[in-house]
Amino acid sequence: MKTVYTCFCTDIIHEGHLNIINEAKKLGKVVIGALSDKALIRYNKFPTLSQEERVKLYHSIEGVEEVIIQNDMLYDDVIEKMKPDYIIHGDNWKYGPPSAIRMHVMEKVLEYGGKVVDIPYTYSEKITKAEKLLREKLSMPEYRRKRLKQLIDICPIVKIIEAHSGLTGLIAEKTVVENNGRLDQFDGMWVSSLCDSTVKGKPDIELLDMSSRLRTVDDIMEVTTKPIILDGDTGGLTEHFVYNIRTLERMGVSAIIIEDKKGLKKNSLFGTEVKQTQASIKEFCDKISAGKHIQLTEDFMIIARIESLILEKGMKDALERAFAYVNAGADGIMIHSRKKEPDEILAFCDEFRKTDKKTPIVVVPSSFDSITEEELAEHGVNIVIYANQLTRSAFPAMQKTAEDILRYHRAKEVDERLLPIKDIITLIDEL
Ligand code: SPV
Ligand code: MG
Repeated sequence: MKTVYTCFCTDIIHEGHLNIINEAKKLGKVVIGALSDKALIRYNKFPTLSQEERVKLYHSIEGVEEVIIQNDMLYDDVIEKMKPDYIIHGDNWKYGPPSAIRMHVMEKVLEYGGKVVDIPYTYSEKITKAEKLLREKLSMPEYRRKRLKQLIDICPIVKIIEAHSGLTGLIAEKTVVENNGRLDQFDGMWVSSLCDSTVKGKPDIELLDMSSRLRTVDDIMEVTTKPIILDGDTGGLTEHFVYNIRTLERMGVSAIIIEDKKGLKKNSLFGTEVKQTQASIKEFCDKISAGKHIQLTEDFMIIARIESLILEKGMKDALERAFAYVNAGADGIMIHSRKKEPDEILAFCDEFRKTDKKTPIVVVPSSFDSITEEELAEHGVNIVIYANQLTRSAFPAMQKTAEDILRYHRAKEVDERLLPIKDIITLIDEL
């Protein structure tokens, strides 16, 4: 009897899956792999059923003889252990980023004489609707909010990119690249005070009020499912901060990062070129505790951002603050620097990790941009935020286009570098 293996990463069974099982039965004994929570989360397919519930669901399908857990997105663990005679899949994996997985599987099964069987993917309105509904469920607050903590638990480093609109949210949500057989993508979005202010033509001085910031968050939430970290500036008055925590939790935001400055806040990348005042340890700890006290779920994170290195107060001050903020209840620490080299950031992380092995560390490598995610992870960093690169890449492109149209008195000369009209009118799907 031949073994036929197929991997499912779904929370609902529809006619497409049943069709795969029927085709598989014709070839031999059917074994289903339930992709593990860890692999699903890494692949941006957040489960709405637990791993055990999925195994039970797959078991209940007629014709399925065995269900196992598949831990590796690339099938390596299953292929090694089971050497299935056939691996069967819908032929939709021949196209786009998943084709990298198919290629990898083909090479592996060839080594022992196995075979990949692609069967025509079942397209139907009912299936499309069911899959869309499942995806949309993930944008609901109760799923989205907890995703950041889940990611921190399972990823070597969580990658976050700035978004300031529905469109940039979609870029963060959907961009996938193939990298050595792996599919790389961003894990979530940062709603930066700098970029949120800049796209509205305002300086980054806590001028945008909370309603405006929340409008941006909501625009992004409308079209995405990935977790959101809000740049909360100083957090404002503690009396106001606690109300905002409740609002953010209710909306499904996963974390707020607040910085230990007070008075008129300016962007940290000015460093000591402008007057900026750091709050006392006690003042900032009180704000953190008030926020932690008011929050209602286990999922939401309040991350404390330390400005000591930015304000040249020294490493000792930065570390003293870090431990005090964690003691006050902070769920994570963000350490910032505007040095070109990452040395002071790495020194901080190494020293902090000697005492605290688990509080998540967040960094924003805007100035020290030569360091890789892998190197940061080696020093105990859990979250890397690419805080402004989308805005900084869009602005020069738009400015150059405006200048060239003025220069040539027509748009023909800029056309070559623009998104084709056909593509812009179909870029956003209709419901
Ligand atoms: C932001 O993106 O607004 C930040 C990070 O706060 S930084 O601009 O580096 O201060
Ligand atoms: Mg900011």
